[in-house]
Amino acid sequence: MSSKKNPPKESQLAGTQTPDRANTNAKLQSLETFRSDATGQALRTNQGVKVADNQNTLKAGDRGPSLLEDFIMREKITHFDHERIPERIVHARGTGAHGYFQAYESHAALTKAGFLQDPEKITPVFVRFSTVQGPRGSGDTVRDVRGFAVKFFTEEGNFDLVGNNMPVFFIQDAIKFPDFVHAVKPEPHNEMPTGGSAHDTFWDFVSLVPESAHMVIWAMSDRAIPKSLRTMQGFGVHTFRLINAQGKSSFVKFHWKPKAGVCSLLWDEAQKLAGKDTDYHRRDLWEAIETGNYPEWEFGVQIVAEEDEHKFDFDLLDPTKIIPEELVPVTPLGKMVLNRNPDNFFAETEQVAFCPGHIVPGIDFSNDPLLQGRLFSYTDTQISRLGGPNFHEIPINRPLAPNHNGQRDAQHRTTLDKGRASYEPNSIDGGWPKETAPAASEGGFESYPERIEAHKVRQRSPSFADHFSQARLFFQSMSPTEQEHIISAYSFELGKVEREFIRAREVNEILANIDLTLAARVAANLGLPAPKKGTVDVPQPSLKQSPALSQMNLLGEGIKGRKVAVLVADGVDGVSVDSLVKALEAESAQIKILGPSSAPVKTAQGKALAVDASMEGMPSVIFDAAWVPGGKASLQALAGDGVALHFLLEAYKHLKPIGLASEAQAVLDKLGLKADSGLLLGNDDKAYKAFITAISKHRVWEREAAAKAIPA
Ligand code: HDD
Repeated sequence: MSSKKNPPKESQLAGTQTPDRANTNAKLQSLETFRSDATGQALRTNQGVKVADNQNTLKAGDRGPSLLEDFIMREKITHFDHERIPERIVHARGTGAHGYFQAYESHAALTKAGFLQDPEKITPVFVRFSTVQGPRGSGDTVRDVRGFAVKFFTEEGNFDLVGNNMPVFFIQDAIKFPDFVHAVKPEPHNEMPTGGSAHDTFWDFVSLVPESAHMVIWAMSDRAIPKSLRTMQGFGVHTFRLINAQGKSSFVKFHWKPKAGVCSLLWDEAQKLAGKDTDYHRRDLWEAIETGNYPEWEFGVQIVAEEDEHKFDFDLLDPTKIIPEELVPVTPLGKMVLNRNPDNFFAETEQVAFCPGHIVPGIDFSNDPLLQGRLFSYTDTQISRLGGPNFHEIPINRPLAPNHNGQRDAQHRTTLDKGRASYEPNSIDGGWPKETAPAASEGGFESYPERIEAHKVRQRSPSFADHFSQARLFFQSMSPTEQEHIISAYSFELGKVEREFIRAREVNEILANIDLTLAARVAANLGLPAPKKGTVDVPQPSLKQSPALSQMNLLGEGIKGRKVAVLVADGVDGVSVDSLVKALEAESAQIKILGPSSAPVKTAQGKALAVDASMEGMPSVIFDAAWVPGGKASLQALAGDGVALHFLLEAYKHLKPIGLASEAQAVLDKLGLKADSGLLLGNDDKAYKAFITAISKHRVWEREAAAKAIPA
């Protein structure tokens, strides 16, 4: 309620944290000696001179020309003129958070990586979530893949797991990445569209490149419009290796599973949110952390023994393939908790530099040709984005482990290396810094000594040739609702494509090979003939369905962090508001009291009730659920208030649980809505419980047919 209006800062929460949480945060922050706090400090120039007047340029007379000698003004303006750095070529729009990783137990049998050995060890992490296509200021809720990049500050150096919220990728070989990115980015002549793939160049490319079919169907699924960053799965995508102290290597795929479950927006919600709250995802993450509802993910791996590399009907090195979890379940390794917001967006979220090539002993690459190319691209991109090869010295990128070596100079070097010898071997500085033996106890990095015997060729392995069977597996593993959403997404996107031959090629040469019903339904929506058969023979995969792919099977526990709107007007029953809020707060939901305006309302008991916002200021699309408490005058006012009625109707259309006081039947009648498992009437704990259960199911799917008739 009002306590939620101005959520306490993390530091203010210290007293309410469990000692465990407070200790973890204090420990992590004590490692960061570079934060600067200006509290109590004089305003000075960059050279340390105290500034007496920050309001006026030095002039010849108070109406005269400005003087060039004004070093204070010149320094300030010059710095301002150079404030921008190039945004990321892809994944420009992002948001970050600090947190920690903790292993559940020792995983020494699997890897010698230090951060996975000891359940007592807390490893700091910084995570950056992003969209791919749009620029820095683009909307959060566009249909797009989401980046899920994690920097582990381990004692043995930084490990960057630079993944996405989808487990596959559009292309199989890194040399195609610039082509793919040029196709998906806004079109070159008019720089449209911003943040989306619904345009000719994207569909031209993907309809010509069948290896993209699997990833494109993920992008047309609800995974591409996540409800929140807290409800996304993350994937390392490629096959990696984990290596134990005895040198035994296993192939692994990395997974992040959100404790809050996997949930998505509806397309109508996503589009409206892009206008009503461009910052919807970053705000949600920020607020969840500020209010102590720390998002949490389980980190796990699918493990494939070295000798089983070839036992699947797809190639482990092909980044357009998953290993279905039904074939190889995910082994949980530990948890990641995000518990601290950055102090400074630019210094932390913008300057953080992820590189898939940042690994630590116990982890190694596979020969996935997409991964191999990424190992080059990221370091290269940071050099131009962050202005030189010293980007590892920027505070957010600094490893906790020391990093002595003979590399020196270059732009923005901040370390003052002592000693005379920046070469190795040397005898002048006693031979330091020295190499470390690779044995587990010593910790020197050693690449897995894979035996390679091959010709140098520019060829794709025949084992990468099947592009459709897993796209088909994905479609056929979806619930009917999810399938409908996929059909709508293809129809919407292709409907924006101007050239009919591109639409037709996607339908006939891609969709028909995935699933003929999918192709026929999309064709019908585009006014094209339904294809009778596909253009290639698609191999029969060993699985017909993978239930682990359907979000319907991936709901989280409880309603922690879910947002509930409570609609009030003058005359609301303050007692029932209190009891509802208590019931929801006990479940760690986030509650916002919304009134006709931002002014407090007067309860039936004559007290002032502070509201968090007006119903217009926080529209229904922001929320997971809504409640209308009792109070005759309040109900009467809401029943006559178009904004309130639209709020409820829209929440209903978006399949959100709605609870109303028993005496609110008139409001329902006015809206012409009938009660269902998520549209409840009641005033007591039993009703609150049913409401909470409905919220935990995320949406009232049974309502979908009825909701279609409600105007958007
Ligand atoms: Fe990439 C950024 C994820 C393929 C080249 N990529 C970037 C980010 C993520 C990914 C999450 C943003 C990191 C951040 O928040 O700063 N990229 C992926 C995944 C891929 C992938 C999961 C396939 C499995 N990427 C990929 C290829 C190439 C790149 C094949 C080039 C050959 N990616 C880049 C980049 C970026 C980048 C141009 C832009 C900014 C940056 O690196 O730091 O180098």
